[in-house]
Amino acid sequence: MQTALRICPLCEATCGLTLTIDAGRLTGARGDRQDVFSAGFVCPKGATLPALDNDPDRLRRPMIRDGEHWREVDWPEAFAAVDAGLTGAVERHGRQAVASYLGNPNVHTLAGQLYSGLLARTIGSTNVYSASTVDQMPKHVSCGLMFGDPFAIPVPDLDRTDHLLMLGANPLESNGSLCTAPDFPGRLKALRARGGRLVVVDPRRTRTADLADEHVPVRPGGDAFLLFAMVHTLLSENLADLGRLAEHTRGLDELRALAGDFAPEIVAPVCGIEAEHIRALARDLAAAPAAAVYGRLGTTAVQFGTLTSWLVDVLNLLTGNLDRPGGAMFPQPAHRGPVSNRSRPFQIGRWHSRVRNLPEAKGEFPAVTLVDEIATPGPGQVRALVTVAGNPVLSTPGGERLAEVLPDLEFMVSVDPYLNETTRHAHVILPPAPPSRSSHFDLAFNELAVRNNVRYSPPALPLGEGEADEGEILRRLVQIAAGQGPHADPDAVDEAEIARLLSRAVADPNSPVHGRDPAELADRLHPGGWAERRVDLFLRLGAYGDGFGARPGGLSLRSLLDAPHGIDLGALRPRVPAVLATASGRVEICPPPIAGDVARLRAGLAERRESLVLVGRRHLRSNNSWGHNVPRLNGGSNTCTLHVHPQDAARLGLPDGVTATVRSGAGAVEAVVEHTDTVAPGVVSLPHGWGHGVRGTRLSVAARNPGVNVNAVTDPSLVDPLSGNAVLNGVPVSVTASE
Ligand SMILES: Nc1nc2c(c(=O)[nH]1)N[C@H]1C(S)=C(S)[C@@H](COP(=O)(O)OP(=O)(O)OC[C@H]3O[C@@H](n4cnc5c(=O)[nH]c(N)nc54)[C@H](O)[C@@H]3O)O[C@H]1N2
Ligand SMILES: Nc1nc2c(c(=O)[nH]1)N[C@H]1C(S)=C(S)[C@@H](COP(=O)(O)OP(=O)(O)OC[C@H]3O[C@@H](n4cnc5c(=O)[nH]c(N)nc54)[C@H](O)[C@@H]3O)O[C@H]1N2
Ligand code: SF4
Ligand SMILES: [Mo]
Repeated sequence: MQTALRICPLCEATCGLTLTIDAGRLTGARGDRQDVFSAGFVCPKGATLPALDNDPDRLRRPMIRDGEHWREVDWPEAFAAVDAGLTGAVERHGRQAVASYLGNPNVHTLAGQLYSGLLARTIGSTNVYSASTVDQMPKHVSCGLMFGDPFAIPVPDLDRTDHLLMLGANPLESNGSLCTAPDFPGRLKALRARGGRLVVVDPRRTRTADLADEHVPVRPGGDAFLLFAMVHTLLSENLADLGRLAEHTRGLDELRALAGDFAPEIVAPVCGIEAEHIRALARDLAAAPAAAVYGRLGTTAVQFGTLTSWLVDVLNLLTGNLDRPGGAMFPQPAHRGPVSNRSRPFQIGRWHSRVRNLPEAKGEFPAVTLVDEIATPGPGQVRALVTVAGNPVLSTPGGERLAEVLPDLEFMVSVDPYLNETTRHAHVILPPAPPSRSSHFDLAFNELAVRNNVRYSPPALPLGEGEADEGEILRRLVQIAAGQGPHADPDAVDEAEIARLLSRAVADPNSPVHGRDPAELADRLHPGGWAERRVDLFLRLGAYGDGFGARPGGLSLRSLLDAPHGIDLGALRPRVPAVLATASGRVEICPPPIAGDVARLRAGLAERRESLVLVGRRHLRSNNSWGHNVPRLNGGSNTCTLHVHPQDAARLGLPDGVTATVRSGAGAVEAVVEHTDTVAPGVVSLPHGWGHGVRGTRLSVAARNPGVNVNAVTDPSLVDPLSGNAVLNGVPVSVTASE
């Protein structure tokens, strides 16, 4: 029996695991106690990584579909079929007709991070969709507009803060998001143990809320009102103090003017929190020695997602907590330089979607409108689709209609290890080898880590017979999209990218390699495959790098190979102004597009909703739509039931265990009612990612306990206008006992 170290790819916490290996397969996974960041933490999902890796339903060979029949083929035949399908679609309809949908696991694989965006760009269509617009796009937009860079996202300095105001996040189940912190639960307990205060704003009394000093059951969708009234309080009571950031900021007067309309008394009936309580929340935040405001899915996947995300950082700024220890800080990942390298400040709405005229954000259209672009005839209609690590049929509002139109596509290829609700419509499925066979390095999550650190996992096992790694698959797709056919040398993709990055670096006066010869530097990269060369380049040019000899003792891939449990790079440090990329060079408190959206919020003050509203939830043992095929992750308390408060249940005549119909303006599903006072009265909750058991899928465990698709009820016609993000929380519904 051997062991190997592997960073867990199953959630944003990025725990270091010790895998046990027997006869060429994983047999166990436990927390790596020596890991510099996770120090032995593991959750039930990480512990089941071997079951996922060995899942008998996982596809091991590429597959081609003829009608309803799938046949396994070899890789050359599969890539030839993709080349014919994609090239044919481009020849007949142009590049615009080829859409891509990039799902969540792309940020959990090195290949996805390096190549999926490149693939979409190489296809050359504006029809780019991803899970970001059913998730965090509002945060990218608010940070892009405030700081100039959509990836400059402040994270709460969890280990040093005295006061954490958390909204719409449930890290005791999710293990954290846009805040990478292994053992998030332990870090929250430590905050309380050192005398700090935790306040959780959530319409459900979650396990995280149970841990808090205070739980504030906001009306779903009401956070923007609540936060604006807190801003109002800070400004009217002269509690705002920007500290060091005052001189790096502009727009405070505009903010003051906008906040005038959101006095606590005015917003109280809309957000369901009394005016004096709102004032107290604002005063507590201002009084804490160091405090952080942190919002997650309940603040982004809502009607006012961008406004709420913006107000979170406005509060951090006004209380002097932005960019200071114990507040909300910008991590410094090892793969990035210390100074923002954006050549142009962030912009939104540079182009619009054909059918619904929705603006792009970060080069993407809203995932909810992919179906419109496929279904609506006319010039520019989508005729072909590439999905990489995505399951939009279950994950996006309107997904059921998407399932109805996917068969109309002339060609669809999916890079995915499962034959599921989405990929069953593909003509070709290209399954990547399981996690044990790939190397791992986190680009996205190191940008969001509560402590700067860097770790690299080489593959735990060699590729099995007939397996292909995801880097190989995606690079070939890039080359096919570029018109180079299926037989080009995949390494050429990386060498071109390495040459591009090096030429940019040698021309940059801030770079440690300024003025040097790019070809000579490329020769000095770590010998090895795409992963090693690319990671080595990032590290050597990054903030802690050796600069190819310019900074002796600095990082390179070699240093990480010599430190298999990772390298700790210290607590977060202030990064303003270097992190800023706005045209003004300052933090923009009131970016015009956001200020423009405040009118919509003001109009919302007059709305009174009498109906029930639906929110989502996550379970510790769930993983969006694709964990349910592992026996230990399905069942027990992880069920697809409708949570209903006993008062509502009595009023509506819904006994515990009865089947009820949940209906919105967009659709309906039937679900089993579960009484619980963890949801506030007036709120019902269904988890997402369920709705399995569909004909033509190969998920034998999931099919036995299929659940229903909540996204048949969420409404694809609603989006947060600036970010295009879907509204998954706060959906008005009716609930009636089924016949
Ligand atoms: N109503 C409602 N809907 C939601 C949410 C909600 O809270 N409520 N949450 C939203 C959020 S936050 C997200 S991120 C989205 C997720 O939306 P998606 O990303 O579309 O869906 P996932 O369920 O994550 O599907 C991941 C797919 O990737 C495949 N996969 C797994 N590992 C790999 C790999 O290593 N390589 C490749 N190529 N494929 C892999 C899986 O088989 C699966 O098909 O769902 C969103 N949908
Ligand atoms: N176990 C597990 N872990 C996961 C995932 C998973 O599927 N399972 N998915 C991963 C992904 S892709 C993501 S994006 C993250 C998400 O990470 P989190 O955002 O921490 O996860 P959620 O459980 O969706 O928490 C959202 C909370 O918002 C609350 N909420 C709903 N509406 C509102 C509202 O209007 N206002 C407020 N204040 N709260 C509201 C919900 O009740 C819920 O408790 O989790 C990741 N980790
Ligand atoms: S918390 Fe996340 S990263 Fe850590 S073991 Fe669990 S699933 Fe893996
Ligand atoms: Mo997500």
